[in-house]
Amino acid sequence: MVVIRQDQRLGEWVNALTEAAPDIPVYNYLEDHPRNEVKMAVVWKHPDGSLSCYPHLGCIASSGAGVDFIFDDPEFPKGVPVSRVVDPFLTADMSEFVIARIFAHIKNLNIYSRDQRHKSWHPLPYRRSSAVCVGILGMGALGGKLALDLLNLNFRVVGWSRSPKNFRGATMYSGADQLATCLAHSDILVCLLPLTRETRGILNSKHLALLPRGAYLINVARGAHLVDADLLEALETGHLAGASLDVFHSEPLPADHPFWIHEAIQLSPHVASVSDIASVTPQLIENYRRLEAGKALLNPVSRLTGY
Ligand code: NDP
Ligand code: OXD
Repeated sequence: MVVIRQDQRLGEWVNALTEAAPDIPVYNYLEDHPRNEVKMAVVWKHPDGSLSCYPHLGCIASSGAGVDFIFDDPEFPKGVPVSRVVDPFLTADMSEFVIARIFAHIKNLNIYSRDQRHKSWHPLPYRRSSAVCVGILGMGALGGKLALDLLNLNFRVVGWSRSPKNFRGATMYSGADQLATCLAHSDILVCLLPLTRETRGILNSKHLALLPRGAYLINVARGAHLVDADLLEALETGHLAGASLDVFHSEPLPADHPFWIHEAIQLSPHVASVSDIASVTPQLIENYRRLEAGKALLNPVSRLTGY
């Protein structure tokens, strides 16, 4: 197994996998290793082309939920199966993060933080959860858990997925022709879609215009879902009240990007939910063993749909 990632956590992942399965050789891609023997690559934003030098690769495993960065690599070996992470901490952490953003918005906490800097005492009416409808684009592992938690907090929930779905307590929409209705009900819109050919740029002026006036946008999926200029325009005209953004076209967000200093935008550095190494390691090891045994992988990704 080889671990390929360009951040500070490379060693941590190698150590965790080694400790969890001492019988499996786990290599750091930056160190000398027998490329011919590698069967599985555990990756996160690997350098483009770095997967093509393993002739016997049987699985490319994203160490996160998203896989868009794998398909974006022009040299990614097309025939190799791809897997991703589905993990209870990842889903719960995402839900907690989004709920924190939702309450900060409906209780005016973002505005009061700003007011405090100006010593401005300016009480505002707040909203209760039962008065707010949250729209969730993407009702998969993360969106589904968020919907459940929001319903338990008395929010109304509408959800949108690719295939038709029932979700107890939420009103569900599916497919391109039902997106407009879902948007029209969303006082707060949360994007939890995978980034695919179909979803790139989906948060654009046409769709933002379908939200109720004064809506709030939360994008915790991928930066490329959003057309940045369209969001700025929707905020400028007052159609949107604000936005919380965790993901960006280019990360880190460039210092001269207008989002940094926009009063109605709350930013975070792609931290809404981060894979917990100890929790995720067992499913990666399990997939290695399944690969060796010729069994079906856990959490497979469809090349056809891109997620
Ligand atoms: P899933 O694959 O479990 O769910 C994806 C959902 O999106 C499904 O409901 C799917 O519909 C729906 N969907 C996909 N394509 C379309 C489409 N064209 N039209 C309508 N609905 C569509 O993904 P996860 O919930 O695990 O993760 C979602 C994304 O969250 C990840 O891909 C990643 O980009 C992002 N993420 C961000 C993190 C952060 O820290 N900011 C952390 C983790 C993930 P259907 O149910 O019909 O298949
Ligand atoms: C993920 C992410 O996809 O961290 O897991 O964005």
